[in-house]
Amino acid sequence: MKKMTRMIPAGSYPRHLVRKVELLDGVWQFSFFETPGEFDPSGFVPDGLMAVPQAFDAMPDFRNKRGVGVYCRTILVAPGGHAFLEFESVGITAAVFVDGQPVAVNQCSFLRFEAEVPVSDREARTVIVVADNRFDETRAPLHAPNYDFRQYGGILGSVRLHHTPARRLRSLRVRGLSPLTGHVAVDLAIKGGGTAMLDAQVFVDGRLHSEEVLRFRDGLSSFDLDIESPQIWSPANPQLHLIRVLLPGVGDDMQVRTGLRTVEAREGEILLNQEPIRLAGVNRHESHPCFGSAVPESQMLADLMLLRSLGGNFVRGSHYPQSEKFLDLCDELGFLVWEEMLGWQQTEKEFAAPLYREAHRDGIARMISDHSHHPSIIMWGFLNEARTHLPEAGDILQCSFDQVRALDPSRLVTYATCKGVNDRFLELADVICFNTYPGWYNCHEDEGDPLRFVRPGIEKLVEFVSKHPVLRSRPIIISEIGAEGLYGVRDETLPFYSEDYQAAYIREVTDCVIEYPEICGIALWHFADIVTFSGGRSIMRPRGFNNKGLFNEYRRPKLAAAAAADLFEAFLTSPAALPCPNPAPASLPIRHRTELATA
Ligand code: ADA
Repeated sequence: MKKMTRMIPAGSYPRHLVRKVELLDGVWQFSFFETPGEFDPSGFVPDGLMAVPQAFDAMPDFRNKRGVGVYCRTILVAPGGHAFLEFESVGITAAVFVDGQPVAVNQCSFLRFEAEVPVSDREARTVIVVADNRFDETRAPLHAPNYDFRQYGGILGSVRLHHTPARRLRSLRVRGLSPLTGHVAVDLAIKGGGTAMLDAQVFVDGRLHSEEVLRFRDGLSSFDLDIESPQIWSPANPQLHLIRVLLPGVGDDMQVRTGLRTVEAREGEILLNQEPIRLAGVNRHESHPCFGSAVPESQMLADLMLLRSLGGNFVRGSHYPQSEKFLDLCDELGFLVWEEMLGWQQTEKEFAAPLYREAHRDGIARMISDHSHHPSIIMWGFLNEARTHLPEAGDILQCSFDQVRALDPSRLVTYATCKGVNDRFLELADVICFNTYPGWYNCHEDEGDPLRFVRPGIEKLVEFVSKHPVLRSRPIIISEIGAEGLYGVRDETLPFYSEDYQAAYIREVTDCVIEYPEICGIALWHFADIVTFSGGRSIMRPRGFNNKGLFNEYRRPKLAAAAAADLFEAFLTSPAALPCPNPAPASLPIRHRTELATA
């Protein structure tokens, strides 16, 4: 572990040093309407309280209810001053009002958005946020009621009030031009900008690096930056750099913490910093029974420490854009991340729906724009388990691949298919990713040992790729595989839904996947049990949960956790495995690794 020689802030570091930013998390006034008419903010009188962030439909009074949660609070903005509100996540759809005036709407709970505060001569302003957790394919095209995970309502992420000059920095993005030599590009966007020549001071890791005069055209400007003594980011040594731009004449600044690394797929391998790597980990939902999808940073860190204790190095953020807080932790702890746009078994209907296509395109653009500075993200995905065995899927897939590669040529792009050898479009993907559950689904008519289906199910997919004239040069990831195990249900005869069967299933998977060097990654389904289908659909999911977690929903380990630890170790160290810069040994408590890093 290299000595950490620079003071790079940990966790959710400040994005601004000059700009005044207020965190508005806490308890807001609140009312819930199960059958709201057209909401009129002017007549709203709240009758209760709600924590922010929190899923209101995870709270006792509103648990599992669908309707409209209306939040209200006062903010203070200097008379005549400029300000905007930043929302990390509001579900499922959001409408924001300031002093009764509509200022923003948002249609996907997993995407950050902003709401301008209209300039006023009054200081005290009333903010109302309408969080609607009902499904509506017009208002929320990306959210459908049949997804196998609960989609929560409420202000699900932090809210910040930014006090800014009239002209302000809107975004700062760092692109690796030659990351391993520290040569990057910095892309800036300003609001109220148009064409201007602006003085800028550039800081790297807290020290003044250079002074520039930046030409902005249509509010955009870019410049190259050579980071002296570049520290390379890797799972074993997740070194980060802080890039900050100050516009003294404007009176605004912005900074991002990023990492220098490369990722590519070549001849059946995934290369990180030009070295082959193997990925072993889990799919993880942002979900907890007490918080819904408003999982606190403390739980995110606990989850990652649990995954680290199992020896995992990889997380697929299933099935939507991840929280900035979670990605910051993955950057800092050296986890490798697959991030994807919201999607779950989309059909021809969505592929042909203009509202869906536009929302999907907008979502991809915002996910990449907001998260491209995170070195932990090595691959972008979308359209999980869509009906990609049909020709109708071709257009949205081609458009999505083209869009992602145009926005970010530095990462791998893929999608997780459940159509196996019948998938029509795998040639578009940099990595071939299969969701497969042999020995779980489609065994219900069988009397024999269902575990006997695991190996042939995996082998069929590997052989299909290996014999394919185009796909055989692509790395394979088993992007989902697992079985349900109800916490506390023990039975050595291995019945379905016992912890014993789930653990035996993972051990059967282990014995198979370690024999195939073509398989470069595996993400077990999934990290922890989650609240899912309700009503009649829960016939598929005992207690209304997806119970394939290695841990139960309160993060209590099942037998599967130990089996997963054995799988990860075997997969990352097996003879078929290529040398992999694995993090410190799983047995070492996480805190010691930090000490090692700074030793
Ligand atoms: C699919 C889907 C997951 C989950 C899983 C399961 O692979 O992508 O979200 O629903 O099946 O548990 O059946």
